[in-house]
Amino acid sequence: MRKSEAVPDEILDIIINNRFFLITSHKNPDGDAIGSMLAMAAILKKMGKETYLFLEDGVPPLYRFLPLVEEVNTVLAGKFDITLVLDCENGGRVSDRVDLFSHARTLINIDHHPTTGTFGDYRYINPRAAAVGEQVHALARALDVAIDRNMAECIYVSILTDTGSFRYANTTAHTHRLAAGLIEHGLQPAEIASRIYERRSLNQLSLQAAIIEDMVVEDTLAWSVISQDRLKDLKLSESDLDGAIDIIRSVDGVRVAVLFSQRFDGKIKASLRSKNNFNVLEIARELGGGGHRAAAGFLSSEPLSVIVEKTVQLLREHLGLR
Ligand SMILES: [Mn+2]
Repeated sequence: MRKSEAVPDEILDIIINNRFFLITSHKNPDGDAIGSMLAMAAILKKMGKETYLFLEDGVPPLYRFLPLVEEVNTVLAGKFDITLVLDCENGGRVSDRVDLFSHARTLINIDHHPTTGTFGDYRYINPRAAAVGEQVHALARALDVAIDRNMAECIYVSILTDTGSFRYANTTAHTHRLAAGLIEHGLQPAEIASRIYERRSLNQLSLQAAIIEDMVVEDTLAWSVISQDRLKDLKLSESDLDGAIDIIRSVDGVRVAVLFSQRFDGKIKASLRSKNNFNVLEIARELGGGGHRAAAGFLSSEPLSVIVEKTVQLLREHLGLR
């Protein structure tokens, strides 16, 4: 392990020497945000600490089977010694409503995005970690906390979801070894996979149908669009869009998939996914966003047609399509 990937000693000291922890992650939380937060809470509780968990958007139904999930709050109140921010490239991803920086004197940023910002008084950043859950696992080891079944389940879910079920390029021998060690705590991988991937409603499947219907495939580039009206018609929310882009990415010959979705506030969210080592992070950054090499995105207030045209044109150039 390179030095920069190890848990910084100051962070271990701070955790050991403090008592009240606020643990939080990004809006529209995914399996990594939720799994890593819950595992972190379980670790701190085992050390005799007190924890307050905050997610502005709460926990989507899909993940409500996880241990400690009932402790997640959608309001943020109180003062804490330390704030732990997990899986966020910048503090602004946590909330539109509250000032994240006013609730504790010290903020620690724990993240694996290569583009993570310089926010936080202390940072534990490891872009080689497949999921923040992997970093939380490293924290437990460094803090001498034995992983129990609950922690194992939460960390497993964070890794499972952030690697797209061990399919994405961030999956390594290390990821599998770590997952194997977690399974040895008595987890049932088939049951967890089934809970996460095999509980779609008919409306969620109709969303996939809508994405396919509007999909444009141009050589190695494919994209589709989902409007807020379409989501409303299907009685779905933005969290139902999680993973929906995979259907575009799965088309044979496609290297870059883009899903443009309209959020409740009218803004357009563009999600980009790639195969065969194409760097979509570069594109997302150029358009004001961030993420990972194979999974990135950006938000825009411009009209949908303008954003689609701009993004598609930029991708055509980078893919050498014209
Ligand atoms: Mn993540």
